[in-house]
Amino acid sequence: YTEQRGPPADTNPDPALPAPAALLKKTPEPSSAKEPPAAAPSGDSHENAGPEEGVGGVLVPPRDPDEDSSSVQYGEMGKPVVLPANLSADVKKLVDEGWQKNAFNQYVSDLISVHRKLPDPRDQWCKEPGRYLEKLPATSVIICFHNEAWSVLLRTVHSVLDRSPPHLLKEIILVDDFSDMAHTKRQLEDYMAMYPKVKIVRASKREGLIRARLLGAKHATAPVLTYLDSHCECTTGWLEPLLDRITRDRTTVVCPVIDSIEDDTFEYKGKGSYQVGGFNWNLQFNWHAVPERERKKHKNSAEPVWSPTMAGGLFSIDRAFFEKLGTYDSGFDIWGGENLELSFKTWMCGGTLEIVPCSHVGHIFRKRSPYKWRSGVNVLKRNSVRLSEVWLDEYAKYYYQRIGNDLGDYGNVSSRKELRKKLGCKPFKWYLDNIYPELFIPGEAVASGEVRNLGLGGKTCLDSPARKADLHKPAGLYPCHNQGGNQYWMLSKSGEIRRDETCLDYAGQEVILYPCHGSKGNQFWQYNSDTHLIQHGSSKKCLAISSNKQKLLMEECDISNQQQQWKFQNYDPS
Ligand code: LR7
Ligand code: MN
Repeated sequence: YTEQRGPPADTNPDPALPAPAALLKKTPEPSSAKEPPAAAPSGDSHENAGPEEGVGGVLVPPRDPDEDSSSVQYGEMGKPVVLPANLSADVKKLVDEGWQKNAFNQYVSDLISVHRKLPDPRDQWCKEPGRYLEKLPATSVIICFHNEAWSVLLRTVHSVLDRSPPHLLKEIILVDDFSDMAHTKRQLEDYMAMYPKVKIVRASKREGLIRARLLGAKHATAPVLTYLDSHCECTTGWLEPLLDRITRDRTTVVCPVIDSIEDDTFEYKGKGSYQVGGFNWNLQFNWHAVPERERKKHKNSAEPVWSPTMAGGLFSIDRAFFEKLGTYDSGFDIWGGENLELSFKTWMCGGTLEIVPCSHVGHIFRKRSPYKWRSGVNVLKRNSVRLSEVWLDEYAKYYYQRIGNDLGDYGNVSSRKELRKKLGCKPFKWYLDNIYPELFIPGEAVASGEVRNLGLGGKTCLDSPARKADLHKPAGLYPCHNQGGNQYWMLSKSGEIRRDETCLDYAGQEVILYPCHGSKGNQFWQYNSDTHLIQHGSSKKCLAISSNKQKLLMEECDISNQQQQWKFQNYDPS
C-alpha cells in the first residue's frame, strides 16, 4: 500500500492536505441532503471529538500521490489507514485514549467516512441472475451495543441502510445496553431522527448482550430477525443470500462470512476462503476448515455450507423459529455461551445452521474486552454451566472436568430443560456423531487431567496456555493446581498428548504445542505406567523436567531418573 507515503509528520506538512477535521465534516456520499456529519458536534466530551482536537495539520493523512489532495478519503475501498509514527503529543494522547476506551483505534475510525465504500468480496456465482428467490421477506436488523464508539456505531448502521434493498429492511433496532458514553444519549436520538427506519430501544439497567438481544426481538416487527454486533460493516449484497435460505426453509439459521476489520488500521480484509464453526470442551467457540464430507456435497464453493456452531454475533433467523426454540436462555448474563446454546438447539431441535459464503459482513476483532463485566461472578462459566446442564447430556462432565468440577451457582434451569423436552430435541450424542464428528471426545482418551512429574517433590505439572497465540511455543511447567484448565491433558489411544485440538509435538528442538495432525510422527508418545516414562516415538527420547522446574527437556531415557517420571491422571488403558 502507498498510504504511508508522504512527508513525515513534523517536516513541512503539505498545506494543501486537508486536516482530518475538515474531512470529518464532509459527508462523501450522502443518501439524504439533510444528513448530519458523522463527527460529534464540537463541545461534546472528549470521546466523541476525536481528531477535531489538537490536529492542526500535524497529522499527515495517508494519501495516494496521484489523487487530488482535496478528495483524499481515508479508508475508502477498505484500505488501511496508517498513522505516521511520529505523532505530536496531543494527537498521540487522543490515539491512546481511543484505544483505551474501545480496544480498537477509534482515532482512525473517526477519520473514515461512515459511508465508506468496501470491496465486493463475493464469488461470481453469487451474482448470477436468478440466484435468489424473487419474493423475500423483510428483516428487522437488531444491533445491541454497550458503549460503542460513535463513528463505529454509525458506520455499522449506515452500512445496513446503504447496502440493504429498502423493501427487505423493515427497520433497524438499536438496543442501548445501558451505555454511559455521552454520545449514546440525546445525540444518538437526534442523529437517528433523520432515519425513520432506525428505532432506539434503551435498557433500563445493564442487561448484557443476551438479554439486550431479547429486548430487541420484542420490538421487532419483521418476520426475520438479523443480529449484528455494533462494530460491523455490511458489504454489497449481504442480505439477499441470507433471506433466500430462510425463505426456502424457515428452520435454517444463517450466518454471513465474517470478514475482518483490522483493529488498528480499519482495513477491511475480505476473505477469499471461509471456515465453519466448532467448539472445544472448554466450551469455547473456534473456527475449522470446511470438512471434506461437507465439501463433497457442493459443486461450487460459494454454496451455503453446514456449520456445527456459529460465532454468535452475526446471523439471521426466522422469528417464529427463534421463538419456537425458546429464543435465548435469559438466565445468561453479559457475554458468552449463547452462540453455542443457539447452535446446539438449532441442530438438535430440527433446524439447520449454515454459513452463506455469498454474504460478507466485516467485524472488528478485538484483543480484549473494553467494557466492564460483573465483579465477583465468573459470568462465562455460569452461562456455560447452564448450557451444559440443559443441552450436553452425559457429555457435560467433560466441561465440568475443565472447571475442576466446581459448578458454582448457576441458577435454575428447569424451564429450559422443560423446553427441550417439549420440543422433543435429539440427544447431544446425535449432534456429535452427525453434525460434529471431528470433535475429539475425552472419554475416548486413555488418560485425562493433569500430568504430574514425580521428581523434585512431585508438585510440578505439564502446563500450557494453548491459546492460538501460543501455538508453536514451548509447552511449559507450573505447580500443579488441580483446576483443569491449562493443566488438562488427554492421552489419546493413538499416543497423542492433547490439549483439545493441539498436541504435544517434538521435532528435535523444543517440545511445543502444534495442531494435532493424527499421523503420529512428532506427536507420538508412549507412556509406560510401570516405569512412568513418557517416551517420544520417533526420537526415542524421554520427557523430563529441568532441575529448576522451569523447563521441559528431552533426554536419553533413564528409568532411575525421577525427573523423567510422570503420572497421568485417570489413567485407564482398558
Ligand atoms: O454487556 C454487554 N452488552 C452489549 O450490548 C456486552 C456487549 N454488548 C454488545 C457489544 O457492544 C457488541 O455489539 O454485544 C456485542 C458483542 O460483544 P463484543 O463485540 O464485545 O463480543 P465479541 O465480538 O468478542 O463476541 C462474540 O461472542 C459473543 C459471545 O457472547 C457474542 O456472540 C458476539 O456477538 C460475538 N461476535 C461475533 O460473533 C462476531 C465475530 C467474532 C468471532 C469469532
Ligand atoms: Mn464483536
